Amino acid sequence: MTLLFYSETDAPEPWRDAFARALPQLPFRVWPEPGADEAVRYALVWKPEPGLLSRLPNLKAIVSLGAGVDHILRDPQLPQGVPIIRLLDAGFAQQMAEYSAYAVLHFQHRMQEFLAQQSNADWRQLDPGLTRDWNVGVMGLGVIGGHIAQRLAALGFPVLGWSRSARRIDGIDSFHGDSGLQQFLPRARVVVNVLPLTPETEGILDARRFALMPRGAFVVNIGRGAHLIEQDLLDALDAGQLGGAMLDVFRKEPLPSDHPFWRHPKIVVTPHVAGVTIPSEAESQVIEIVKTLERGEMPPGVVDRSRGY
Ligand code: OXD
Repeated sequence: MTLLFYSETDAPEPWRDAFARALPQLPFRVWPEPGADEAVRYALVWKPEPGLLSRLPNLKAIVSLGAGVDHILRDPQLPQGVPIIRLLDAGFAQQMAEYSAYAVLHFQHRMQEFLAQQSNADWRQLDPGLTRDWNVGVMGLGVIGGHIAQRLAALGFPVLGWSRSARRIDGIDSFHGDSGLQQFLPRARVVVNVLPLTPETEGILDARRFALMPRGAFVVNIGRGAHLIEQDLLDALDAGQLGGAMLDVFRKEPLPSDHPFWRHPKIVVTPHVAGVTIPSEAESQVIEIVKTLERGEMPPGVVDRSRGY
């Protein structure tokens, strides 16, 4: 019985140490170390190579190293019937709430313009406006989106939320479904997207939706790159319909060096860091998942494949 670890971006050592402490009887194999595929019971993965999981005939569960599972579900050979488990909140909610607050304050406080002014030694005062006039709309109201919404509200921003199905969060004006989106977008001066990526949400940040937002509104994308139609964003920024964007996730990561987002004056690019998996924060949850599975029970966080999260 073995656990197979696969990630091209997460260092395996802290995970190896954590498993050695908590479950010393469970061999820990880091891909691409050689080993018997028949022995693998658990796969702990981030963006696994397509086809890899289908080569493990005795796999009992696939555990995502992050909150999202689109990186697993995109595998056309994904074994059917093997549960997929995602991390619920291993410190992501706080990190992403901080990133979102930073992004909203960056736009409200005109930081992009001040940075441009500084490069020309240009001393010009610009008005941030009143916080109560900066409605922020959070798209996606799961554990992470709900926390983001509440933290922004605690800063004094009027916060609206949108989700596919109805959700209620204290102090947040919530909307849902297609008709709710039509009411939500015109009220949101900044939209923070934290939706899961599913066939229904792919491309949701497009020209049609940008046109519904107030002129000069801002977009913060910390969901997935494929939520955004990139050319529509560039067009909306260039036409002044949008005032700026802070983007942490991209269709292709790392973002290619010749991509127009890198040099666009109204775009801030960050390299998928809004919510990262920190082993010391996440290891107890992952170990509990494996222990629960070993007892023959299902842990929290099992993905509904038909829903996509
Ligand atoms: C995640 C991510 O899904 O880091 O956790 O994007």
